[in-house]
Amino acid sequence: MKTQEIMARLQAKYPLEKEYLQAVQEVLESIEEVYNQHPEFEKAKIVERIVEPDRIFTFRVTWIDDNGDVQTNLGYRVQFNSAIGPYKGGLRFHKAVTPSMLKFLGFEQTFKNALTTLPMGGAKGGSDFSPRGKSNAEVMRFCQAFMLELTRHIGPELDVPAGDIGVGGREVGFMFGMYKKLTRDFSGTFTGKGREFGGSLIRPEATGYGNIYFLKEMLKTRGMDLKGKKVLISGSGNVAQYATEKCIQLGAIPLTLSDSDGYIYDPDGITQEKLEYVKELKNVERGRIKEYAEEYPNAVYHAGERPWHEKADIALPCATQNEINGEQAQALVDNGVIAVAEGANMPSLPEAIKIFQDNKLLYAPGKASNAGGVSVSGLEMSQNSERLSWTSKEVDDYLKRIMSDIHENCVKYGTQADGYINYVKGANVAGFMKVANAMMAQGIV
Ligand code: NDP
Ligand code: 2IT
Repeated sequence: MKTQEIMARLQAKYPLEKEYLQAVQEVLESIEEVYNQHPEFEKAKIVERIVEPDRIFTFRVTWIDDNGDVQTNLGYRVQFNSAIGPYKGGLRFHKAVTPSMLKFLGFEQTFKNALTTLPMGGAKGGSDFSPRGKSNAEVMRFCQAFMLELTRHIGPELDVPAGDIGVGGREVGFMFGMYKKLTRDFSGTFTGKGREFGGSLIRPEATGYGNIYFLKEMLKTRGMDLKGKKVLISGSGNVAQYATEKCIQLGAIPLTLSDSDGYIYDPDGITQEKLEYVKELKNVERGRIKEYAEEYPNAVYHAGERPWHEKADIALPCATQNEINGEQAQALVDNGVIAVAEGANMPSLPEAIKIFQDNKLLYAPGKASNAGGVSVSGLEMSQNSERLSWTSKEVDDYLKRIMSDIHENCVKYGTQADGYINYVKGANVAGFMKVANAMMAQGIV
């Protein structure tokens, strides 16, 4: 395999798909060496096949807003790879959603899901609809209109969507309701459902908690733990909230949270009580993070900025892709950060990753460290299939075990001659080998 040649071909074919090309490049660079030890992969053109989605659905979504005006959005589902299980992955509702963004996310999801140890293929979907500033009734009408099309493409053994940016319990509930009405079938076709109708306990917490379980494993390799560590967190949505919560439980001191307008810095640390305020603010009132600084006057709000120039021990990007550039990564290193664990998908630009690795930071790519969310989605599918629900402790213990297994796999495939663990390489090689072997066994399809 010649990574540069393959990338040149993809760049010529998809010149505008920046995020997709970025995600593919990272994986191909990581796997080149092991790929070249397997001539049978080359013969079966595994790389050429694995970088293309199985199929992409694009559809128009038309709905009526509270003023009676007709609104039109675009909906998508990218079914990327089903070598190891039914398509599985979230839906993102955000005004910036494009096919490139969903292709990168579906590609990443394929390897992430392989790492979870559960049988799930990779997918992603969503819309350029933004729930921000919309009423509950508008969100419901949009979700219902979206499902009029998406329903045709999903099913419990075919493709099981869940949440992502802009899609939480409220949106999943509306979409599941419409799916059920159209199909007359009560099945586990969505995960992240409400707990009264088949949702798993710990699914809301899973991505953030899982990220901290992974971080704990990383720190352990250097004889450290979270106690007393100062933590920078970006985002204030689902992943950020529960990463913050687990940090607090383990004795760390979260200092920041953010949204797309700016970040807050709380020199006294974010406590569980303050976090409860944030949950109410973001999940119920749908407010902005700047209101935190009005509620807690010791905190400072920085409009239009990201938290990466503050001094701390650990950084947890939990907002969105490409939110740490090279200059910000250098600032983190200069300020003494020892570990970066990604709650978001691809939050670090390639030059930022290089800086983390050159400086021997503990650095976990999202496809390893944020895999807890989709893992508990997999456990929700299991519970739905057996018509049972497991206790919080059962699910949480399972989640811990999965995160620890993913960590072990990264160590196995990513430890360098000098002892440094390259988690990017470890995660990419481990994920790739599983998907590639499954594709080989299933013939040229
Ligand atoms: P939410 O919608 O709950 O929260 C997203 C947060 O990130 C909000 O605070 C939002 O601010 C902020 N944000 C979104 N877009 C941008 C942007 N362009 N620039 C700056 N801030 C932004 O989403 P989640 O917490 O679920 O997702 C966060 C990240 O975690 C995403 O990368 C997602 O793919 C990833 N992830 C999520 C999983 C899950 O289970 N939910 C699982 C694994 C990964 P604002 O309100 O201003 O938009
Ligand atoms: O990026 C992700 O892993 C998710 N948004 C969760 C996907 C899922 O199916 O739970």
